[in-house]
Amino acid sequence: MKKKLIEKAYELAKEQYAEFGVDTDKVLSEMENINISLHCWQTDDVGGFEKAGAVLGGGGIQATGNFPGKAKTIEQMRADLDKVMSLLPGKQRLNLHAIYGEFEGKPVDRDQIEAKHFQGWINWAKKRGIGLDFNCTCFSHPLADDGYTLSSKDEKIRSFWVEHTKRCRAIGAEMGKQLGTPTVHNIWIPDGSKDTPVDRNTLRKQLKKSLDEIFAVSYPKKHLKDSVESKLFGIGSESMVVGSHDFYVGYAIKNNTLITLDNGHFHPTEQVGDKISSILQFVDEILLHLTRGIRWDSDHVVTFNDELLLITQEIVRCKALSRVNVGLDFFDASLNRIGAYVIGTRSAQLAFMYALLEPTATLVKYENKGRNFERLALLELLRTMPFGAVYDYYCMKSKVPTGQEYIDEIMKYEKEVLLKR
Ligand code: RNT
Ligand code: ZN
Repeated sequence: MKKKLIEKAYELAKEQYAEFGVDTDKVLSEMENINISLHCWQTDDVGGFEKAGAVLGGGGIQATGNFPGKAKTIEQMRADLDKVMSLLPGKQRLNLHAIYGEFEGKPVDRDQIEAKHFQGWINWAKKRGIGLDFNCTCFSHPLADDGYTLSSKDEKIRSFWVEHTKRCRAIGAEMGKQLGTPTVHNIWIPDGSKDTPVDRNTLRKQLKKSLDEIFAVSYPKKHLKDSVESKLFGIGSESMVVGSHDFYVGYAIKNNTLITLDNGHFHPTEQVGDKISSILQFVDEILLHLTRGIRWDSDHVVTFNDELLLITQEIVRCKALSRVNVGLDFFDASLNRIGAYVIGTRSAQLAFMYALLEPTATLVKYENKGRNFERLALLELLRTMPFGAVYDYYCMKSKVPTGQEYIDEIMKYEKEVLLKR
């Protein structure tokens, strides 16, 4: 897009928003504080680097599609992530899973991993001036095959996953320490049951016991933030998931951890946006896994939809941007994977920008006076305001492609790099 055109459109947008009492320049500076954590696993369909050709195994999640160009090595993954970040305005973070260490072709089981396996990533992130986030990987492993990990009644299995998760927190703390920005470590386990179980109680007691053991070690908050992620159901855990929302809300409040809200993990009529002002009354911070749930799948590419908007609006309306860690969580193997990141991240940024461009005080004034017509009218008028012009200007100022330019860039990368893999 032409620079002149973007500037002109921005000037007009600025005037239009000013009529509602909104300062677009201020919004642009606030956008700098929204650092979205890119989940590395969209580059390779959650395969990991434990062995060549590793694929996602069970765990209630599935990547479908066979679009060419999947990252097969750490080098390819890093090149892809650099490409993605070069097409995004603002600053990102990188979110790694434990299966993405540099194991140099040697088998290192999950209860043996150490910070040294992630030093290459720490150096990579340091060079780019970005932070890292981390996750234990309690799936794609023979000891996860019977459906239970941290909640297992088999002591050999349970203690293996406790050891793994303890190590992951230690690795996360080391990342945060070296990079000078806290690493959020997220615990998600696939544990659950296909058919109706009888003894749910023991499973949940086991999970609680495991978490207590894992969190017995404490790390400075400036290095590590702990979060726990619930789920309603997964493939093969349709009847019961041990780590349900109620379970983790209770655990997090009692133990002062963060709560991860993955908006693909709830009943389709439940709104994650509605949970934010409830949860923030009781926990210090939350971690978002932004995604798009479609029927049985919780992991489609994020798009600019009403569900996403309510999440960002609620965060902004609660003045809680500094209490929310924003991560993405989707994996779609049926389209250009680099493109998937750029669409999803830009949509999330756009949703935050849309929320920041809201004249919230005016809307609240109407609401408090019971003037529901004016509230609804203003909300509808905001939908056709030129927020895209503000976003284009943000991209231009960040020196990244504006408008549809990123499509050509991605097609070029597809031709020159991805299709040659
Ligand atoms: C699974 C959870 C979890 C995973 C990633 C790979 O349903 O959402 O966050 O998607 O850890
Ligand atoms: Zn998630």
